[in-house]
Amino acid sequence: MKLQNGLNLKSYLRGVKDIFLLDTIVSSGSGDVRLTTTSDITGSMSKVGGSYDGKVTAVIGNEASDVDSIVSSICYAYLKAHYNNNTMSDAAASAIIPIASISRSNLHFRRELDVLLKTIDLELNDLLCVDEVPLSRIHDNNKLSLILTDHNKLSSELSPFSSCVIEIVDHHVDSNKYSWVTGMLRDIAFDSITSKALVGSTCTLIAEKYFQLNNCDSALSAEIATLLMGVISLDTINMDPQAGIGTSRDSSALSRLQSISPHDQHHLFESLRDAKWDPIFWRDLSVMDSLIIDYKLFTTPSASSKPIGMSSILQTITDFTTKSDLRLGIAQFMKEQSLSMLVVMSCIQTPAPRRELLVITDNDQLLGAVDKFLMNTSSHNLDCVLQEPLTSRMQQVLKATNQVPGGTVIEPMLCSIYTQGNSKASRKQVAPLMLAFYDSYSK
Ligand SMILES: [Mn+2]
Repeated sequence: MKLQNGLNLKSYLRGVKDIFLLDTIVSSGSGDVRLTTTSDITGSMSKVGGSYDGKVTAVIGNEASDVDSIVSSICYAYLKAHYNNNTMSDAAASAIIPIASISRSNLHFRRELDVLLKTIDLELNDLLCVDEVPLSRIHDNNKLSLILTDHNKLSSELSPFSSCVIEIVDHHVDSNKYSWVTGMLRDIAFDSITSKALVGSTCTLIAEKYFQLNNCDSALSAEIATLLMGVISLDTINMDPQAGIGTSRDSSALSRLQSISPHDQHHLFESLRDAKWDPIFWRDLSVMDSLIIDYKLFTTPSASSKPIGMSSILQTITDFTTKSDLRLGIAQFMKEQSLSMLVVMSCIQTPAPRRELLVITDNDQLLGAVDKFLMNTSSHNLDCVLQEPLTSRMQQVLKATNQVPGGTVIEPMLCSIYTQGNSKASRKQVAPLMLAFYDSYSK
């Protein structure tokens, strides 16, 4: 079923929200656990291009839920809802909805997303978050399909829905899951030989899907073009060669989007960058909040030991370590996530791109092996150098056994802090390396 002609992005997102808002009201009143088919919902479903039997195709980004994940899911869902055709037999019969893979309470941390949405007269409140959708219920009724953007392996929380994955659009290393998703439906722009993403942003892949439409000119509205252009410019640091992220595909997408968007790419980039890297914002965050903002949990392929967590922060490690709740925040975070090791990746852009790594664990043998691995220049190109004075200062903080108010004892922990000379290697490169190391260490 196709959307009403001319339905803009805002009305579409409203329709998406209405379905679940109404559904919650009706089902909580009657105890009915099916997706309801009341006339109210029928109206909303028609807005989002769905049939009336409760089938849902959710387009969802990765668990770190950065602006690439969220915007790619919105723009792809909108494209599918508007322009699906007979080649999409499964999804064609469902409501196609974008879901931000982040809880409502954490969405406000996405400041650059807030800025980007406001440029097209949308706000964070217009989005649907993962904790607002009864995914389990839809799944249990056999009505759920999933399209993954900006990742190709569901988070452990969503992994019960693995069998529902029908399509992937991504630029991370292929984890070879969901073997039934093949051909055109498995669009993973990552070169496994060079370990490099072929595009700097999933939004480039989504833009390309719009460009391929016969009626691209009518499909690609100024709003969608602005969203995609904003994210691609942010992800590629406005095609800065020093950052080494943007590719020729990103650059062609940007110039074509600029011809449609009324906003200037460079101005938009600057306002998004300033919101994302705002030093005051990062200074005032608690340790727990800093760590959760852009966080991914990794289990080893053999899943033989406790997982490792990787958080990206947008301030220097030195600044991060001045936070007053450092010790307790790290301990709480690692306990909540039951981590054997936490890797904090710092990335700043001014005056020049600079990356650092902070590795924390309570296992001295493991830390010794990490040190050896990271500084072994023949096994990877991260070009890591241990920051001795900062490391020993931080070690002092983490070493003592503390009793905190409430009676919990914080066990001593260990850490190493490195400068990552290769500032072009992002988590896309570092995570698979760390995971391969950790897997062989755990065996
Ligand atoms: Mn991405």
